Amino acid sequence: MITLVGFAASNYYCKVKLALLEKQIEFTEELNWATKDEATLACSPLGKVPFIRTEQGALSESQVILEYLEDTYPQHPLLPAEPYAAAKVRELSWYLDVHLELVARRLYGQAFFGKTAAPRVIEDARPELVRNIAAFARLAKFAPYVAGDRFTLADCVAVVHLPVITMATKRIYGEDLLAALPLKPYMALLGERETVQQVTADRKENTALMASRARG
Ligand SMILES: N[C@@H](CCC(=O)N[C@@H](CS)C(=O)NCC(=O)O)C(=O)O
Repeated sequence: MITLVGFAASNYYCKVKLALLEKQIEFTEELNWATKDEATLACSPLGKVPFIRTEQGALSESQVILEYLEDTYPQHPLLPAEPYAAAKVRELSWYLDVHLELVARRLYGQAFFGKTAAPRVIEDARPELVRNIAAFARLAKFAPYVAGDRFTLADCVAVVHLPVITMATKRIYGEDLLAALPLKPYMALLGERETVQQVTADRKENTALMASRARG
């Protein structure tokens, strides 16, 4: 059986958990706050979460994990069978992870964790985000799902990252840099799914736990 390791407040953890739930794969969860102990590094060499344990060994990197799940468990596919359509879903996932979330992540310390970022970091991230969000908007369909008329792996990515990016940019720039995207109807539609509801509830609970740990 698959074990999903990490903490449920993490958007990357939620992305994998949502795919597991959507594909109806049996799994258990193991809490790990991205610690850098030897046992964790043996499974996830950068000490990042999520990672999974499989019968063959551990696997890190959320997108790699999603691809592995797709290849290993063909039920409830999250990628279209046609190669170009599947590549377009992967392209959207890449833009979300690399061009949107990773850039917005530079803001998270200040936006969510009471840290202060260097003004230059905040300043430089903004034009990059504006440009990358415009690029993502050219690809994203929201018709009604992010890649078109069916729920795909790209929705597992979009539904966890986009709200965090909205929150971070509102807090840091006083403006939602995703405002031009139709996120309200999209999040409402995705919010109807039991899988999304479960991930969101677990995420909230774990975020509260994380906050109480931080307070000591
Ligand atoms: N590229 C990684 C990113 C995972 C990631 O950044 N996870 C965060 C939690 S949301 C983490 O482990 N942070 C701790 C660290 O970077 O040491 C993936 O897709 O799995």
